[in-house]
Amino acid sequence: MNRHEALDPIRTYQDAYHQLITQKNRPRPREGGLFERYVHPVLTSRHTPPIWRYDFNPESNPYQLERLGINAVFNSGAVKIGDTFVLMPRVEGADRKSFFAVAESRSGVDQFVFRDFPTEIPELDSGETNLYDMRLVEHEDGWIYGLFCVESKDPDAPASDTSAAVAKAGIARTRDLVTWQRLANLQTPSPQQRNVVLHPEFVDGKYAFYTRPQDGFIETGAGGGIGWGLAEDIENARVDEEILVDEKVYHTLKEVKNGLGPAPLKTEYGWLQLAHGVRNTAAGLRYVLYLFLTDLREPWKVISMPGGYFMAPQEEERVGDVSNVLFSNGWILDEDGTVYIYYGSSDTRLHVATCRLEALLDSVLHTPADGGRSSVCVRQRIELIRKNLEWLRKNERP
Ligand code: M1P
Repeated sequence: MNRHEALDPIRTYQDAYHQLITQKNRPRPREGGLFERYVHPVLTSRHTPPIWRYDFNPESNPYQLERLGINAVFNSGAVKIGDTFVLMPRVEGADRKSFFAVAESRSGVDQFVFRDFPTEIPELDSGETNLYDMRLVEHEDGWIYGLFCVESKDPDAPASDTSAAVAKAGIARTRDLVTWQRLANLQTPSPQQRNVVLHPEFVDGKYAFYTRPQDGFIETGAGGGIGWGLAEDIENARVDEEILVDEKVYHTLKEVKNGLGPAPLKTEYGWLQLAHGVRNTAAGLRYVLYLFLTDLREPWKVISMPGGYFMAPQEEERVGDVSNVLFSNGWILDEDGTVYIYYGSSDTRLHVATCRLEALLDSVLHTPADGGRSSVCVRQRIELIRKNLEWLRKNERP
């Protein structure tokens, strides 16, 4: 095999990579008027640069084999810096370890390109096995914060249990998305935390956190729901009292658990919140996205909670490493009122949906609340049908 042939497989991969990162995206036909899905995912494992995976030197890689595989790219933090849409997804290696990396695009819907090097978040200790699900928050104190899950092996698990883990909320901050200063993990009364989000503004002069108290690594147990608490200091953040903002409820989309997505968007009607709700089915857990609104002055108080989901997995989104999952931890409100929602599907790939802020607000303010039981829900629907028939009678052309 000559030197040129030896390089061919890597070149083939490089060509496919360049095609992918220059590919234009386009919206799919709208289904309900609220948001647009797009034809292509914005990031997948194939969007990761070949230099991350292959050893290009034919002397040390004579068979042109992939040395460090990438399994998936999904759940992403998001922020807009100047004219650039910046994503920081969960990149999962073939070895199952997740890490973060910055990908940038000018359009927000396509041509995201990873920087040459993934992000290094300083470790607090070598027990930190896995980091994932970054929430990027531009706080009014001037820093960009990264809130993420830190997973470690459960030190109290019996030797026979090699799966038991402990989840904590990691905090780091940066000014340039290159150099990160690691702060102490958030301390709360709950033994485990995941899906922790920093509120972008001070509340009563304190840092405010949305939390997700949980008893176990997967099961939230008695503490289930989206919580809220204040901390005096961000460098050693400690929430002494956690209250529930949005608890899990029997026979709803958040029957098993829920968790906040990205940091909320400030609007004239209140803080617009995006979260995921999880229920159990015979086929396993199902994760959907839902919206709600909280009070501007008291962001822990829900002022509108529409019934039902905002987005649920469909078509290819339904299948992946953990099927039937939509999960979002990043969105961007652009100056023109467009909201870019970045959502992972089935722990495998990352998509974008776009919508107008005013449409999201209309939806969150005017979608009826969950009726709680079949008889109320059917009456809600009968009421809608009656109104529609009445409207059609009055407005039908003779
Ligand atoms: O596998 C589905 C999701 O599970 C976790 O989320 P939660 O704590 O709400 O169950 C996270 O690991 C998330 O990354 C993942 O998408």
